[in-house]
Amino acid sequence: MEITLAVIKPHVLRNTYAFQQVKQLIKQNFNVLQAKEVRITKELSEQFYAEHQGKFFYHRLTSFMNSGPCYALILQSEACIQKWRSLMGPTKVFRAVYSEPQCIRALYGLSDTRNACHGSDSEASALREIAILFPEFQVKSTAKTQVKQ
Ligand code: IDP
Ligand code: MG
Repeated sequence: MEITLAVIKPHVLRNTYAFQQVKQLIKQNFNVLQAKEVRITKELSEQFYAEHQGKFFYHRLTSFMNSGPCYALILQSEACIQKWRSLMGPTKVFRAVYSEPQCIRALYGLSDTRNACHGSDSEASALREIAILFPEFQVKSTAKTQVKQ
């Protein structure tokens, strides 16, 4: 089974209803191997989003991620990476609202930067991103223990 990294972005944590809804959707669809509230400092955020360095939204994005606590989860299921990305929906919120009005980004996204959540886009990205936010996590021993939330 595949694993992926999901991150719920700061504005969603500030909205208790939205945060609960997203967590519930996650629990219905995945094994949650790890979950924790995490403060993604500017430095960590720059490392996390290194592939976007130089883009016009890079500073805005990395500052936003450090504007409050995030919630990071390691998810497991068959075809987990694509499944979580489908539940999130398109990156751009206006597109999400138009084409997939029930996806997480359509429901809880506020702008292209504040688009509610993150999901790894490949196995390699998942491993890289998990190592940044869960440095203690041993991929090989992907314990079957599910975390209670
Ligand atoms: P993804 O999160 O769907 O994988 P990426 O292209 O990897 O999308 O972009 C990473 C993050 O950067 C997005 O989730 C979003 O927060 C932000 N972002 C992407 N494109 C834009 C944009 O055009 N304007 C503002 N922020 C953007
Ligand atoms: Mg991406």
